[in-house]
Amino acid sequence: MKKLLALLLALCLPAGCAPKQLPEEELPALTVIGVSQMGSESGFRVANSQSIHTTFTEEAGYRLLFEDAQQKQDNQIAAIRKFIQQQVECIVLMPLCVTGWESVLQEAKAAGIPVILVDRTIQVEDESLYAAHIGSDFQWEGEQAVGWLEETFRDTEGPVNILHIQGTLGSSAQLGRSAALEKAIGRHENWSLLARLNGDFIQAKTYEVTAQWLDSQPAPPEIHAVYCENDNTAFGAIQALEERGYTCGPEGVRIVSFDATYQGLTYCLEGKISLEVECNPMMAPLVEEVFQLLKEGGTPDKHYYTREQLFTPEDLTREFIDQRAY
Ligand code: GYE
Repeated sequence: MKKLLALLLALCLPAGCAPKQLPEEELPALTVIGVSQMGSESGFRVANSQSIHTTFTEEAGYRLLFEDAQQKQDNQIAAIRKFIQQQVECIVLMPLCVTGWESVLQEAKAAGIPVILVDRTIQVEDESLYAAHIGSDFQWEGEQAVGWLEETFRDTEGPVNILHIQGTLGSSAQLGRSAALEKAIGRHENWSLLARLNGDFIQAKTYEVTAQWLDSQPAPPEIHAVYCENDNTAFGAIQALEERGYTCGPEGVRIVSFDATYQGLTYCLEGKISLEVECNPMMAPLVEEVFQLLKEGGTPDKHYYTREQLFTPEDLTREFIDQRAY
């Protein structure tokens, strides 16, 4: 029996096909990177994590330690402490919210480990607590959305009723996008805020809070626009609205959204979403560049902003959406 097995193995694995194994001491040393991702709340986030996994591979010379914090800052802080103990060469942090990072970042600094912030940013007095931030300018994104609303409702003399669905409260993405809308509401006498709901960037939660709010109104409110702070909140809001007889699109409620994910752009092509403000999650190649620069002793810029664009249904085709990476 043993002989038969050996023969079979020999037949299946001729010498040339056997996987080559270098002796341990000849393996190139891998650079250990610790990534604290905040969670997987949205399509954007899933694409962002994928970008990290496909960039920091063993083939490229990295050992990736990846921790998903499940939307809890405490978990992110614990992950950073673990990375410090493991003496990683660099910490990449997608910070859930803007405050509460000082102590743990001081610990990283004391250990001589550079921290690169990705996507969202933080508020700290001592900017030397992080080496660089790579992400989007959320206030700019908000202003693009508001500019489109101003253009769309320029000739409307009656009220423009807006429902505002916010992302995770206290995150830089929420703060920037909300600030742009709040300023615009202050500028336009006929713009009125119907309600501000917390969707947490999550589809199911947004569906719930929107449905609850709609059902608690004495009569179905007239809604001209819904300002959704990401695609998943847009999907949740659209579902709640459509179930209650609203139409989303140029003849009905104008949905404004951020991210421009595959599904978001598909809704935009169909007309359900009137405006998509892109927010690019594929940031890992730039993270790698900044890390390499740090490794060579260089000083990176403090902020790198990704280039983004706006989409309305007329700008889109199926082919265009299909060839995008997220
Ligand atoms: O828009 C949303 C997400 O921080 C830019 O977080 C990011 C936002 C993004 O979960 O979908």
